[in-house]
Amino acid sequence: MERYTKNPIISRTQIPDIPPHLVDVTSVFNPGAVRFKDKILLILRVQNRGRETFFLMAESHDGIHFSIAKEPVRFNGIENLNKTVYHCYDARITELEGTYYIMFAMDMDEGCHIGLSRTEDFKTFEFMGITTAEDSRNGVLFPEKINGKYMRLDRPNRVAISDGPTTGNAIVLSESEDLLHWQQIKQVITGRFHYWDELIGAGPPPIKTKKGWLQIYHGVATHLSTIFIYQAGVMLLDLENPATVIGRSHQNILEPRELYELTGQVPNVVFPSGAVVEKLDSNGFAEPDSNVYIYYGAADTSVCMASVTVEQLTKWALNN
Ligand code: BMA
Repeated sequence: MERYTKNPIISRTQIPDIPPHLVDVTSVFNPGAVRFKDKILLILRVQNRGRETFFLMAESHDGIHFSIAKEPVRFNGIENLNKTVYHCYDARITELEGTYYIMFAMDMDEGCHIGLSRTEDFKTFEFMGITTAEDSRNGVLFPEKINGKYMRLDRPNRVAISDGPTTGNAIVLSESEDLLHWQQIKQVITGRFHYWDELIGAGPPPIKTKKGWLQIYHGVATHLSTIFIYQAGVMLLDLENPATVIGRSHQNILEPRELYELTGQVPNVVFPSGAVVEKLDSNGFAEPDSNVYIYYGAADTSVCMASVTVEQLTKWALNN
């Protein structure tokens, strides 16, 4: 993928002070991204020096220069959960039936779960509920129903790293009638132990193409738990039956190389979480020669952008 030459596009110094919580913040990373009217919007993950987490909206006309909101995002109704929510983070935004849905990780006493909010205008957000029974992260919603059902990929946390967190090495496809209750259908891919993607998780929401669903994902090389390197890869899933994998990149397609990816709060991390497709046809298919703008977190410290064409992503996914 081609990095924007002036990466990072958003750094901590661009986050306005919003006392009392957001003053001289520590980091901004792992954004959700979407095209909304004539703008590109991001939902930024911002961390303060108390290691508290906030979502902030950012908007741009060119996808590079963003102005950042002066109020954190509020998910109305989340307070009715009556549970301690430590952190909400890593938003993935999907437009579905004219509404914008945001899936995000929620750290709670009962583990990590995938929350769901929705908005029509990116000004008010309604918290809809928790969508997972099992500890899980990296939930992404497909932009349309398939065979009458809503579809989602997520990454259950079933792998315990010695002296580390519980994480996962399988991306799972689930279906739902109401977006809140989900039935697992199939494990779509698993990590490849000893190689670049030992632990995995879905990246931005799937991109619809005539050849299938393009799904960018992150893969972690664990080096036997000594060092974790977060990279990105891509797979192609069957349009009508996304449980079927048509192809999966053999090598990573983006890896930490630049200083802003190699050093920071968590070194050696590229974490793609947003994608904006330049050209869609009237049925919502991404055009093969269209650019895709990938928004990713670098080293859990800043927000970066890289671009690539649909054709190239497809080629990599099929090069397996
Ligand atoms: C993952 C998630 C991401 C983060 C990455 C690297 O497990 O927590 O939010 O970017 O680790 O720290």
